[in-house]
Amino acid sequence: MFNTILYEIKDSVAWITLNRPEKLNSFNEAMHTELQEALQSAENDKNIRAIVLTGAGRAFSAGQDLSEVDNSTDYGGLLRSRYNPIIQKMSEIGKPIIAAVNGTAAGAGFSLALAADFRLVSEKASFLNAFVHIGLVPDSGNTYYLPRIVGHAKALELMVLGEKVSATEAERLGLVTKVITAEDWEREVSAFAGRLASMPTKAIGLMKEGLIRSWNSSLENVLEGEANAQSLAGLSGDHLEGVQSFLEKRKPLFTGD
Ligand code: LHQ
Repeated sequence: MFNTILYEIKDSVAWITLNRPEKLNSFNEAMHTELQEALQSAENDKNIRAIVLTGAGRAFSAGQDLSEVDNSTDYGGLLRSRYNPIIQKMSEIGKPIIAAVNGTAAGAGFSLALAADFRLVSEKASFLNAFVHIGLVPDSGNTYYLPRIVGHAKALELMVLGEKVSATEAERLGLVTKVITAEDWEREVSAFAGRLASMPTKAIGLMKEGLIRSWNSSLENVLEGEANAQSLAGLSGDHLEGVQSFLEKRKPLFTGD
């Protein structure tokens, strides 16, 4: 179905692999369209309860395919029509999204990893806010997520200096959920995705929504948002199961309902 990505479903997890390894999984138009379609499909499928986004070969993604743009390209238009809908969609999907950062994440590839809910990072991976090296500014949500994750000063430093950040340094900065050795990579990513896919999916979706809302809201609005979210979570089958399993002193079996 897809030419530039791979889309597989295994045990309630959608695996989306950016698949232009010879170009370090940089984004051309087809890859944008296909990633948008894959995310939509993972959102619509009730049986999918976690999404893994990764790259084929030695890179996660090197951002925009620079051989596809020139000074006749409308950069703002390109962002509005291709990148921004992906970043927006990732925040709206009510399921956990894991960036399995297998290798270099540069430019908008870094932004994509930042927009995920979790970053599992290979010991071989690195992050690079490459924009400054070609006289551009960080985009695709980079200026939103990066300061929220590492703080204003560090974000500015990474943006302006554009230095490569190793997996270890990224972990120190709080960019990383976990650094994983090459040897354990597939097993650990699958196990983590499986763990998330067996959790109360609706509650996770409401947490994502609430956190984003909190950045732009007063305490009063946040409290009201939490109350609304709790009303919804409280009506879920997984809440019922959570309480029942607690009282029966057994492990809960969440279904995402
Ligand atoms: C590439 C790319 C690439 C094409 C490696 N494109 N071929 C939004 C709106 C509008 C316009 C512009 O952009 C944006 C968003 C953005 O993402 S802007 C930032 C774009 N990305 C970059 O500036 C990163 C460019 N790449 C690099 O700096 C390096 O390739 C990194 C640090 C990612 C990896 O370095 P190396 O491991 O040394 O690999 P390499 O440079 O040798 O690359 C391997 C091949 O991949 C090579 O092709 P070749 O035919 O010589 O083997 C590169 O040309 C190609 N490639 N990135 N973005």
